[in-house]
Amino acid sequence: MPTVIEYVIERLKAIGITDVFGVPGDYAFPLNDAVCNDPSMRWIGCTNELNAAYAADGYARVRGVAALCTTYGVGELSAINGIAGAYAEHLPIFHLVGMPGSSVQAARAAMHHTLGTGEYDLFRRMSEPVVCAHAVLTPQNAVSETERLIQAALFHRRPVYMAFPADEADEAVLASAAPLAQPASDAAALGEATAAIVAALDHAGSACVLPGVLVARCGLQEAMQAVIDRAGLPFATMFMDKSVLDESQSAFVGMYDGRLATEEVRTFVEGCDCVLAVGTLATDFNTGAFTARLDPAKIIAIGHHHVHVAGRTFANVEMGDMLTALAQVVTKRDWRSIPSTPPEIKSGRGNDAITVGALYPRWAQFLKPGDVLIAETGTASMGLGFARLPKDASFHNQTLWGSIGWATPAAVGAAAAAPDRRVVLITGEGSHQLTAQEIGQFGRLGLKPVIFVLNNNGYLIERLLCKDPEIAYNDLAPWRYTELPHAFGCDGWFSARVTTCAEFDAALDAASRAVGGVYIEVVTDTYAASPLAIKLHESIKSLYGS
Ligand SMILES: Cc1ncc(C[n+]2csc(CCOP(=O)(O)OP(=O)(O)O)c2C)c(N)n1
Ligand SMILES: [Mg+2]
Repeated sequence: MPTVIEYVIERLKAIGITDVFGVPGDYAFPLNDAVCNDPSMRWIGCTNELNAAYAADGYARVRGVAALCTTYGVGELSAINGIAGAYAEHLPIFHLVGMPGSSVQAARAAMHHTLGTGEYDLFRRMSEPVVCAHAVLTPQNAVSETERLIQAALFHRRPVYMAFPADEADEAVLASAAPLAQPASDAAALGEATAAIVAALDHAGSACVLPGVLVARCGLQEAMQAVIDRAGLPFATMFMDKSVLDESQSAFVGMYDGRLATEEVRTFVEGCDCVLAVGTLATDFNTGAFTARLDPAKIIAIGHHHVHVAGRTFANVEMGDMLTALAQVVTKRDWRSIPSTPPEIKSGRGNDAITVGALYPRWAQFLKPGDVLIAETGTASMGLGFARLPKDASFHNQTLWGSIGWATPAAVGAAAAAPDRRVVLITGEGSHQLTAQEIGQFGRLGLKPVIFVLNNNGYLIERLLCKDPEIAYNDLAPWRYTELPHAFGCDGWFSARVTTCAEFDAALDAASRAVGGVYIEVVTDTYAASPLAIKLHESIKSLYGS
């Protein structure tokens, strides 16, 4: 019989996890040892637990699932921000926590990493609101609880918390494995919902699709694409949903973001008789600060586990089943569409400064098919929102949770999950300062990302938002960014600081030819903000009521 932790690791491998991010600790040694001693599992030791959680988040965006391992109290609490982000953004992360042994707990001993009060369920309770399920694993319950937690994580696409008393983690499990049941749709509800959607589309003069982030989280891109191909429907995406489907296809009309979208896309989407929203979330940044004006009567909403159409809600209908059914029966039509917005023309050359018009088109042109783009919260990701991505390139941004510092470790996680794809990290320098030390992992793991650090002399997005843009809290320590890869052990990297268009062009050229990692600091004016960032922040400000 495997031990408790061996059993859990086997099950995690079976669902596609081959790496565990974390920081070791004495209570977690049985877990750390088991990961390192398993030849088909890799331990990726991070510089701190928050970064490890962000790295697991980036890994889950690419692989669908991820694992994080921390020690009791001090470790797990540092990871909570990252776990909460994964909860908000629908990423299943298995958070394994090593805890003091059961006899120590029973004696209520004042052990290190506790508050000294003898309470051993406090930290699990702190995690509870940011996970969809939790368990303390013992030899007796390990099999059933592991299956329950896997089911919960996959059903909700959200993190779960698994604690292991140190003495029991290495004991043999006391039951054998049970097969994992797939959630099933209610066949009658699925049939009725299919008929209702087909009827609604057949009666519509115009229609479009808004494929959402949950389509990607559930790995249903192909099923979604099949509906679009079969129906001939055009689609737009909202900010959090960017790149869920290939943006290089003619069915893509552009980004829809309420009044912050281009006027053509906004009037097209809002003017449709029917809008098929599949796995979308109506958040502030997704709806252009709630300026989206979609008549609820026109929306057909296919959710993760339910469907809403023509005033009726069909429960127990799985998104995957719904898309598969639709792709078989939806009527093909020559739907009205609009041409997608032409790409921005890049401006500036020679000694010209790197303005907004020079910056974003250059980044968009630099991207190539299949790239994984990790874009940090801040003005840079907003500038990239309108870029039309090449075939099979994916865009990742922590749009709802928005914790700065996420992107640098998330890029490590994404690169570890997809070593054959080029990972491009674009981050503001303020955000980068929170977690920059994690770039050392790229060097250690032999990964070769392209990193752009946008240096605009502080927290620009906050300058746009606060009362006095020049106020001291938006300033930063002036780091020598280009020395960081070397300092963090990334050997053989191309590193450059660019302040003019000619320098930028030369660096981009070198980056596309580089054999090692690339790190480019792009220096712009303090107020060089993309138009979307400016518009969005004007709208967000009005939400604050200031
Ligand atoms: C963990 C966390 N702390 C604080 C914030 C508030 N915040 C949002 S954006 C931002 C500044 C980002 O600056 P930078 O990365 O330099 O990007 P810029 O807007 O300058 O392009 C801050 C402090 C946050 N979102 N997350
Ligand atoms: Mg900045």
